[in-house]
Parts: sequence; C-alpha cells; structure tokens
Amino acid sequence: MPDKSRPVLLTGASGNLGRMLARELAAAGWTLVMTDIAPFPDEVPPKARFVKADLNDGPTILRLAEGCQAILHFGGVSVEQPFEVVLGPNIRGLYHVYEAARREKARLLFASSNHSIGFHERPNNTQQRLDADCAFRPDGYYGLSKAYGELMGRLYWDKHGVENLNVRIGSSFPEPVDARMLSTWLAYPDLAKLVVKFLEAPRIGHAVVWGASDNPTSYWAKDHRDRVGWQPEDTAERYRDKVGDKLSGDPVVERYQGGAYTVMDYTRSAPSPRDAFSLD
Ligand code: 15L
Repeated sequence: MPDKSRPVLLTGASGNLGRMLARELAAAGWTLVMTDIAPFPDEVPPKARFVKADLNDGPTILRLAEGCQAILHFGGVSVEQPFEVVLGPNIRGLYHVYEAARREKARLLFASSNHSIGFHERPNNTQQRLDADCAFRPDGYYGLSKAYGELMGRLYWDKHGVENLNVRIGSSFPEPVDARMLSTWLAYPDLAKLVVKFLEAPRIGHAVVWGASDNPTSYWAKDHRDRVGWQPEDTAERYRDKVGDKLSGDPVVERYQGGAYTVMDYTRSAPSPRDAFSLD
C-alpha cells in the first residue's frame, strides 16, 4: 500500500473536478499539495497546502512536485479556446508537469478528454464502439492538446519509465444535462474511485481509460481499466427521462462524439449525406 503521508500533487485544484478530488482525497487521508492559477475557493483541507502557480512556470512546478509520489494533472485550459490560449498551459505546462514526474520518479494521472477523439462518429450499435487504441481525431485545439498529453505519456513511459494513466474523460458533472451525456457522463464518485485506484495500483505502465460511468449507450469499449482494478458504479441511464430529449438540432453536433466542440469554428460544407464523411 502507498504511504499516504507522502504528498500527491494536484494541479487544477480550483476547478470543479479539482475541488471535488481535494475533498475526497483529503477525507480518505491523502496528503495533498494543491496548485492552480486561480485561488482555491474552499477551505484548504487538513494535511493539504495550496500554492497559486502558473503551469507555464517550470521552476515552480518542479519545486511543488518535490517529494511527491504522484501527480494528478487536472490543470490547464479545459474547454475549446484559440491556439495561443491553449499553448502555454496545455503544451508547455504539460511538459513541466512530466519533467517534474520524471525527476521525482512519480506516477502521473493525466485528465485527458473525449475531445482528443471527438471527430469519431457516434456508434449505431455496441459493435461500433471505440476501443482506447483508436486513432486520435481531435475536434479542436483543446482536444489536440489532450492528444499531445496522451502521447507525452507514451514518450515518458517508453523513454523514462514514468508510469501514467490517461483518463479520457467524457462529461464529468454533478449530473448529465443533455442527451449526449447519457453516453458520456462520468459521475463524481466514479472519478474519485478511479483516482484512488490509480494511486494504489501496483503497476500501471502507460494506460488509457475511458472516463465514463456504466452508461448502456456508451460510445466506448475496451481500455486498460483492469490494470488499476476500476469499475464505475453509477449510470447516466437514471437521467434518461430528464434529459433524453435534449438534442441540439445540429446535424454535425449529433453526428460526432465531441458534440458541440466539433462545430466551433467549423468551416467545412454542411454534412449530408452521411457517406460524404466516409473518406478517412
Ligand atoms: C471536456 O473536456 C470539458 O472539460 C467539459 O467542460 C465538457 O465540455 C466535456 O468535455 C464534454 O465533452 O462534455
């Protein structure tokens, strides 16, 4: 079992997922070093400290990681933004975080996103579900930065032996808010359990896990969850009556897994018929 008194670095601590994880991990007895570019809005939990920092600032990130056994990287830009906005935190910042993990011989959990593969079409049946070794098909600069982050994990495992778990998060919110999320939703308790499994797993290597609850209409199939012994327990299905009819009305949004991100700055001619998209 890992030593819970050795710190775990949590980036993006002031975001919704960071705040939830700070609360859950502290309650489970983990010692946290928390950081974010934004102030931490809650009371700092026991055995934790918070340092405001920019992921662009390499020396500070290296210093924050000193003595840490693991890094939970939830920091950076978390929605689609212009390239120049994504570049610093998600590209350079990711490099700083991986360098810190290499130096400390720490394992790293990367909060990746479904937007790294968002231009895959939604499946019509369970046979068409995607496995985690599918091609990257980012749906914007944000998704592209997540694909880069996963590949950074591949590199740092192959070259430096830094173990890493890449969680391709679907939609992690208190509850699903539209029909798409019946397929992509990840309940907070399922995410918190996955993070603890990651901290406790004996060996990880370079692994990719679909970050979604046990949703019957999931877009996703095989991944490396057995390596960390994780099984989600919640399901979006219990929200079907509430959100099942909440569709966008946009054919591009409804065609692709990334949903609304795919149409941001979309300059391709209108998608119709479906066959027009079959040339990979
Ligand atoms: C993400 O990656 C975002 O961080 C989140 O805000 C949602 O937009 C989510 O994807 C989603 O696809 O629902």
